[in-house]
Amino acid sequence: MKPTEMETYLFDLRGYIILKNALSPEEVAEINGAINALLPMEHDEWDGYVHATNFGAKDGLNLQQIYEGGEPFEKLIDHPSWFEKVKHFVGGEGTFDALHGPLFIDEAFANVRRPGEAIPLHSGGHEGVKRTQYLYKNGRFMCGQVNILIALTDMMPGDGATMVIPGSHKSNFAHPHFAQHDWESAPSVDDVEGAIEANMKAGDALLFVDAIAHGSAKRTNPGERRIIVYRYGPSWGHFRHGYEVSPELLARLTPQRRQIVWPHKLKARVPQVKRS
Ligand SMILES: O=C(O)CCC(=O)C(=O)O
Repeated sequence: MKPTEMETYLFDLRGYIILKNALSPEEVAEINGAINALLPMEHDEWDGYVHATNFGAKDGLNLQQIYEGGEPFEKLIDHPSWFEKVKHFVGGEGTFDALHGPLFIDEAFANVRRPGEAIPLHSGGHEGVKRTQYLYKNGRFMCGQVNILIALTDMMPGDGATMVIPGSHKSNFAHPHFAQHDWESAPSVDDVEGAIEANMKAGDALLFVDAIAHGSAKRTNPGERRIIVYRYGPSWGHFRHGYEVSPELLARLTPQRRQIVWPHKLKARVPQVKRS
């Protein structure tokens, strides 16, 4: 379903919306089961085409290329709870979509975080980064990157919820916090003025433009916090971390999903005409 009038208003105003019950409890259980089957994994270990990594010592484990991990993750590529909304906010109708499709996922990962772990504040409209930019012009959205962040466990106070600074996708100035810290020394976002927790129950999803300043609270509760992030942008983008889609996945995906994970590959399949 396309965004409602209220979702459009809130996305423009705040840079994010929360989609309640985007996944059913059965879908969440199925995905958590599939993650359990992959774990434990260490940094830089592969399981098939899924790659375990972290950005630093304190932000937990990322399972990159998670859509390679089985059917429960494949369904998320064009899940009806968000697909039309993301398409609308990335925009581009009548331009690149006619050539190679409406969207491309440039990063897809699950993240598992434990007590004491968090990700510092990053991004923000002041950076003007083309790839993650927020843009509404001539009556339509043309955002560079719209993320779907799915809560696979509850993200309530103490759980290490994602944090956002509402409206910061349009900010012209860096939050003073940015100037004080580099990535390694930055404390968690908990004490950053203007940042709020995007509290969610397992199955809810946060849809946000990556230009919004965001990070996560430090997990203080025992146990794990689990999320999945699929980053959608225009189909002319390319992989953030240089991964490629496996031939096995390409062979088993539906045409629509195949086009979203590797629009460029479709072009390569067009038969070449020999020059005379
Ligand atoms: O881990 C989180 O809650 C935030 C994720 C994040 O920073 C991102 O998707 O860019």
